Amino acid sequence: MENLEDLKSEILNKINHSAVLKELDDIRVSVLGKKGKLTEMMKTLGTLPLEEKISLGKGLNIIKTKIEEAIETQKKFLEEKALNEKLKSETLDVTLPVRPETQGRIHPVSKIYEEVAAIFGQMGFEVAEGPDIEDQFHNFNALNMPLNHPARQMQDTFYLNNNPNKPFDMETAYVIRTHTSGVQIRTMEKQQPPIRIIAMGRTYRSDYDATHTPMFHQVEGLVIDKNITLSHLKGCLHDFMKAFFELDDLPVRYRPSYFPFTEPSIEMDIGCLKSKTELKIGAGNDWLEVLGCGMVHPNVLRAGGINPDEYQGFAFGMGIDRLAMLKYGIPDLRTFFESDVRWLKHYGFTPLDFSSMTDGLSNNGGLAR
Ligand code: 2NM
Repeated sequence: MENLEDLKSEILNKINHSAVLKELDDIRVSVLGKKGKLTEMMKTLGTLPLEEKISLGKGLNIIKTKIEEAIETQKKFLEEKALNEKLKSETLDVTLPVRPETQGRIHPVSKIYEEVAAIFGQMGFEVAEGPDIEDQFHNFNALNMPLNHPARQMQDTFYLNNNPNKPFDMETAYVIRTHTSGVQIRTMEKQQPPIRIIAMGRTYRSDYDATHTPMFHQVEGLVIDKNITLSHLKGCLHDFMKAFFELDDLPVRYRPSYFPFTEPSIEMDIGCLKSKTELKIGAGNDWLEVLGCGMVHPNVLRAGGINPDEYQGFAFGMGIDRLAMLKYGIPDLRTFFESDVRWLKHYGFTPLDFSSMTDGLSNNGGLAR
């Protein structure tokens, strides 16, 4: 029965060339289904004489088995093909960036804020805040700066005329704060020792050149407890400078100074190497002034409602903009506040460079260049 052979190869050919599972199943139904070709032929066996019945039956059974095997093989092949196509279409490139690079940049001053908060935060300091507009008690009097103190003269301080209907009164006028020290006074008023805070923010003085802008940023710190000494101050600020400049070894020296709110008052220098073209921090025979500090004056403690016979402490203050200039090599302070996007693109940081004491403070490679 040669047409049985033809039928077999025709069906197997169709099976092997089927491209999708649905097509294969249609072939199966058309051959082996209730009304399939092979099924119909099997049905005719009963009407045949015995010998033909045996030989055709045998032939049909062999074809049926072959077809079933071919269908099974092709089914496996098509299932695997479908799975591979699905996997391919769902592939993720895990090496792609989290999101497209952002255009915005973090200002160097904001970056220093984060770094300073991360360092003092790990030392157990809390960040305190206060108003930019201050009364003269919190900005001056409480800080042991009486009315005729030189720093209260008109040329430094911005006074606010709070009542335009009355003549300006120099003694009761509000000021925009000349330092953040008012925040420390407000903290002492609210809270008895132990106190361990830093205050960061905008401060204002009437001054303008390459190293002074009328608005600048300060960080000040205050530690008050029983038996706090100058040694605590020195250790704390040396540790801060080493962490901030990311140097294990940083020479420091302290010089006597004067501030009305501290006694004794000192200034801290860090070691550096100055050349015509470069300033290298941490090595060399030159010194750079970085901060002022001292033991809080008893009059200041008293003004904040703290008994100076029971408690004492240290305080310090430094310029954040100046720290940014030193750490990131920015030559002119005035450019900080000109809002030039080219400057920001050059000196700014990408938003994904976090500052942390364990994962890297400045991610210096993260300078967006
Ligand atoms: C400085 C230098 C020395 C200072 C003092 C205080 C306060 F309010 F606690 F008395 N806050 N900050 C201080 C001391 C600030 O800046 C150069």
